[in-house]
Amino acid sequence: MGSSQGWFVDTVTDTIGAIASPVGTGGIAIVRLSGADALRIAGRMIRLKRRGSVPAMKSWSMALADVLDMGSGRVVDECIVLAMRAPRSYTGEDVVEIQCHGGVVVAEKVLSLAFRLGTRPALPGEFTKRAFINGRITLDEAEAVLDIVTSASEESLFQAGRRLKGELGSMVEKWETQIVDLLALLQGSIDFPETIEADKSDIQDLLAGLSHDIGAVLERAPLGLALSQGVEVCLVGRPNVGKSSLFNALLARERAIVTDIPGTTRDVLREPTEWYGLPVALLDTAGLRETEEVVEALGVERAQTAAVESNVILYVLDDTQGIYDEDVQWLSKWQNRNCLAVVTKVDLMKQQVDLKLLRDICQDRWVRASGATGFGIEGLKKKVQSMFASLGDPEALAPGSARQVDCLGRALGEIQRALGYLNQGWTDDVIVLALEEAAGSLMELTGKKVSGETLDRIFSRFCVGK
Ligand SMILES: Nc1nc2c(ncn2[C@@H]2O[C@H](COP(=O)(O)OP(=O)(O)OP(=O)(O)O)[C@@H](O)[C@H]2O)c(=O)[nH]1
Ligand SMILES: [Mg+2]
Repeated sequence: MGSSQGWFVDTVTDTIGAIASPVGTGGIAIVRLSGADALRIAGRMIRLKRRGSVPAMKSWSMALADVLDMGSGRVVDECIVLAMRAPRSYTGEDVVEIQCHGGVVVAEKVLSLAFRLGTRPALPGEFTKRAFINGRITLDEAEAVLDIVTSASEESLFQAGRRLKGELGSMVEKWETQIVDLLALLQGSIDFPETIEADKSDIQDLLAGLSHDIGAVLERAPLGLALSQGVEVCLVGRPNVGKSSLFNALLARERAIVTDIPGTTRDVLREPTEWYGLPVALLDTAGLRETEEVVEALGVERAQTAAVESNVILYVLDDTQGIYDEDVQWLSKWQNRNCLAVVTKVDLMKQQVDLKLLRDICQDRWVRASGATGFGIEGLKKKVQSMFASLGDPEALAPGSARQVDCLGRALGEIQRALGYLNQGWTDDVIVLALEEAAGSLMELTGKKVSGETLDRIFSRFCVGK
C-alpha cells in the first residue's frame, strides 16, 4: 500500500459520480459515487424498500431500493444499492454503487439525479486516482488496474494481476529501503567519521546485488511491455507476394481483399488478435514498389511507416518468384530489427527462394508458410511469440509500462554510477548523490514522489468511471 500524498488532499473533498459499466444495454448498469457526501446524496435520491436509509447503511452492505426523481416524484428504477464507507472502499472515501437496470437512459437518469444533488462528473480514471491519493494503492498498482481492464490475453491478465497485488511495488520498496538505509550509514560516516565507518566491501556487495536484481527485472521489460500493450506485427513485401492471404490466414477469417492483381491492398489494415498468449495487432500493407499511381504511392509510403513503427516485421517472399534485389535491400535494412522472413505459397512447390541466400541474410529468422492452405501458420505465430517469451521466464515478474521501465533504468544507472565511484575511491558525498537519485527514481515508480503531470498522464488513459 502506498503512502498518503498530503499535498493532494485538499483537491479531493468533492463527491464525484460516473457510470462505471460500459455504455449500451445490458443486464445491469452501475452508477458509482465517491466522496464525503456520497451517502448523503444517495440518501436523498434513493428510498430503501425495507426500513432505514442509505446514510444509515452499514459499510459493505447492500439493500433493495427505489431511485426517486425528486422533481416529478416518480420512481425512476428499482435498484440494488451498495454502501462502502471510508477508508475501506476502492477510493478510500465513502462510496455508493447503484446497480440499476442495464439501459442507457436509466443509468444516465440516475446519474443526472446525483448531479442535481451536488455530485461532480468524474474525470477519466478519477476513482483510481483517488485510491492512489488516499494511499489505498501505489502508482504501479494503479497502472496495473488499467492493464487488467485492457488485457488482451490471459498472460497479460496474469502479469497485470500480480502487479496489482503489489508484487512489483513491494520489490521496488525493498530496494528503496536498502538504499535509504545505506544513505543513512554513509551520511553518518560523513558527519561522524570517528564513530561511524562504512565497510567498503559490504557496500560493494549490496550495490552489486541491487544492480543484479534490478537488471534482471529490466531484462524482462520487453516481455512485460509486449503483454501489457501488445505487439504490432506488420506484413510487408513486394506486391502480389501473398501478404493479404497470410493476413487472413493468421486471423482465420477473410478480412482483407485478395486478388491476383498486384497493388490490391492500398491502406494499412489493422486487426487485434492473440498468438499463444501474446496480444498482437496485425497489420497488412500495400506491396512495396515504385509507382506513379497516386493512391498506391501513398499506400506504399504508409506501408514503410507502419513497418518502421511496428515491433515485428514479417517480410513476405513469394516462393514462386524467389528473392529479388529489392527484397535483399529491404531485408538487409531491417535485419537488426525484429524482422522475420516468411516464404509463402510453398504449396505450389516452385521452390524459387534460394534458401542459402536467405540464411545468409536472415540466419534462422525465416519460416515457410502458405496463406492458401494454412501450412506453417501456427509455426509462424509461435515463432513470433517466442521472440518475446524468450526474453525472460514468463512466470517471472515484469514491469508493465514504459514509465516503470524508465524509473528502473534510471535507478540502475545511478546504482552502477555509485558502484563505479566506490571502486575508484571517490569520497562518500559523491556516492551519496548518486544513491539519492537512485532512491528517487524508485520512489517515482511506486508514486511516493511523483509530479502532477505524470499523474495526469497516467490517469487520462483510463475510462470515466474507473
Ligand atoms: N497457391 C497459393 N496462392 C497464393 C498464396 N498466397 C497468395 N496467393 C495468391 O497470390 C495472389 C496475391 O495474393 P495476395 O494475398 O493478394 O497478395 P498481396 O501481397 O497482398 O498483394 P498486394 O496487396 O497486391 O500487395 C492471389 O491470387 C492469391 O490467391 C498461397 O500461399 N498459395
Ligand atoms: Mg494485399
